Amino acid sequence: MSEGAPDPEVAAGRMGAPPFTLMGVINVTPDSFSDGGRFLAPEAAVAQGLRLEAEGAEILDIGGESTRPGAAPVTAEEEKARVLPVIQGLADCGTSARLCVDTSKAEVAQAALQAGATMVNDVTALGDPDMAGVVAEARAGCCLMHMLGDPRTMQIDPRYEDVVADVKAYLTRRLEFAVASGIAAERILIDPGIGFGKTMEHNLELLGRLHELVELGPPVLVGTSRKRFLGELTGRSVEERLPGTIASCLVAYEQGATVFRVHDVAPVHDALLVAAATVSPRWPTTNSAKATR
Ligand code: HH2
Repeated sequence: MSEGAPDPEVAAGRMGAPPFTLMGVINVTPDSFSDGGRFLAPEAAVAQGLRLEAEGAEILDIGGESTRPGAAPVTAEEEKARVLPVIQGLADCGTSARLCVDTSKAEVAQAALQAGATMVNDVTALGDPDMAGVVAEARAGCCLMHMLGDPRTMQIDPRYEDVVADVKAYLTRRLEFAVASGIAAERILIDPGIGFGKTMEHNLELLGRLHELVELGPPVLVGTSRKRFLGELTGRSVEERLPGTIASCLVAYEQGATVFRVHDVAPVHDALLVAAATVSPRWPTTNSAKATR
C-alpha cells in the first residue's frame, strides 16, 4: 500500500464503498492560486494524478487555465498543450480514476475527451456555444458551476438578492439547457462555485444552506479547497488552509454534497470517512464484528 493511501479493507471492503466521491485537482498551469507551476511538466502532473488516486480520488480534474481572480486568459492551443499529455499519460498508465478536463473551451474539451477524459468540468456551465454539443456527442459527464461574471471581474463587489436562491435559479436554468441539449441528466453534477463572484459571507451562506441546492436532484460538487474565504476566516496562508478545507467539506457533506474537489485528497478522505460513518444512515453497510482501535 502506498504511503497516504487509505486502508483498502476499510475503504472498500469491510465497510462498503463510501457515500462520497473525491475529485483530486491537478493544475497544469504556471499561475494557479495554490499549486501554480508545480505540475507544469507532464511527468510531474501524471505522478501527482497517480498519487491522488492512491489516496482515494475517484476523479482526477486536470486543468490548463487558472480561474483565480484576475488570471490571464490562455489560448485553446496553449491549454491543449498543457492538458493533453497529462490526460494521455494517465490513460496510458491505466488509471482507474475517471479523467475530467477542467475547461470552458469546447475545442479543449473535445480534444481531451478524445485523449481519454470522460468528463468536463466547466466553470461557465456550458457558456461556450459549442460545449453542450461536444459533451452530449461524447456522452460525457459534466459539472455545471455557478459564477457571477468572469474570472477577471468576478470579485469586484459581487451582489445578490439572496445568494442561495440566485445560484439555485441559475443552476436550474443551466440544468434545463444541458438536458435540452442532449446531455443525460444522470451524467450531470452541479456546483455553487465557491469563491467565484462571492464574498466570504456569500460562500458561508451557500455552504450552510447547500441542502437547498441538493433539492435540485443532481449530485452537488463543492470546491472549497484552500480558498481565500478560509484564509479570511482563519488568517492562514494558502499552505495552511487544510484544516479549514476539511471543516468546510464536512459541513458540505452534512448538507448533502457528495463530490469534493480538493488538492489534499488523503486527509479529506479520512475526515469524510469518519463523518460518513457518523452521520450517514445507510453507511457503513456491512459492519464487521472485528474490534477496532
Ligand atoms: N475551483 C477552481 C477551479 N475549478 N471547478 C469547480 N467545478 N468548482 C470549483 O470550486 C473550482 C473549479 C479554483 O481552484 P484551483 O483549480 O485550485 O485554482 P486555479 O483556478 O487558480 O487553477
